[in-house]
Amino acid sequence: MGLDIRVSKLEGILAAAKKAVVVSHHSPDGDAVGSTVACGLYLAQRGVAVTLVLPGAMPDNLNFLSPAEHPILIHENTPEAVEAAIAAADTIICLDFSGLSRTEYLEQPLRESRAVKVLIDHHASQETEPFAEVIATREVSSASELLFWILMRMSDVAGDAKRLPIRCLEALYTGMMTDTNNFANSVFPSTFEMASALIAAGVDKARLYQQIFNVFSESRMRLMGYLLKDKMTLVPEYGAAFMVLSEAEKQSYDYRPGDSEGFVNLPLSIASVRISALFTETPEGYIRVSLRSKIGTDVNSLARDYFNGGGHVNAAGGRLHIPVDAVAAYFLDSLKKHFGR
Ligand SMILES: [Mn+2]
Repeated sequence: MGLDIRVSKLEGILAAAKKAVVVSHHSPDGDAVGSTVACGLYLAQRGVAVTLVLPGAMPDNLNFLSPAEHPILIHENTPEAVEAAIAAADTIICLDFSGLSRTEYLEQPLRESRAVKVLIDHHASQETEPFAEVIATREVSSASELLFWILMRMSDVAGDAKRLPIRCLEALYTGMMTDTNNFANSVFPSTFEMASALIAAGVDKARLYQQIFNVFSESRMRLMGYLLKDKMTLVPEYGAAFMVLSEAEKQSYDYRPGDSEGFVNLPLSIASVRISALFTETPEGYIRVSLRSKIGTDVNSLARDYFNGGGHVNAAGGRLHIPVDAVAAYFLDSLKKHFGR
């Protein structure tokens, strides 16, 4: 394993921790939930009183990860309980985001907290000022993978995954599996090493796959069909495809958080498409932007320059504060400016 990860400072921070909060980003995906749960269960095993927190609702298919003994608190649902836990914490572990703004309404309570804060992330560049320690690299598949390699280096684990609770291992596997789209993107040699170690330690990968990928509603499948048949627009000059999903359309398909997860990848299976974009109107009124690309095309800079976001070369996101019916023209304009034609 060639990853350059140093945990001595983190060991010291955790040795002093008594009350911890573990938190990830808004619109949590499998990596956010997986890394949060795994980190929480590890801290609980160390005897730390831990509270698991997410800023907003998580996809139904990940609910099974929420530990009965440490249920994930959703700030949107129980703001008082979450803010009380943050105020009482001496240690806060932040996972799978590059800056506190990704926690939306939790940003302020997190900034105001005097707890020792640690950031564990795999995105491009991290905010550093609020954190006593930042452990970050882009040379891993996911925050869950990075957390796995950190835990393996902790002295109480000492490289033996079996010393971690099985639910922790399952959560780590889930985060890695979902962030790589089941080993399709951003997979490194270390990712397979991690998968191998987790399976050897008892993770049932087939059961997890079923539990995560084969549990959606009929209406979600119909929404996918509708988007592909009636909403996908190809822009041949730029090898681009895009889909715009409005709030009204979401409601007519009984949309649940996470239902459109993965839809943005689908147009990339067309030979001529090298960039895919999904624009989703949110109840808050802004447009959530998801961008994906094939190898050789960078959507990270596109997300950064035109969509108030960023991420990775082949997978990035952002947001737009424009009306949903202005999105198509804005996207076409951004392609023209960015790819210059
Ligand atoms: Mn991630």
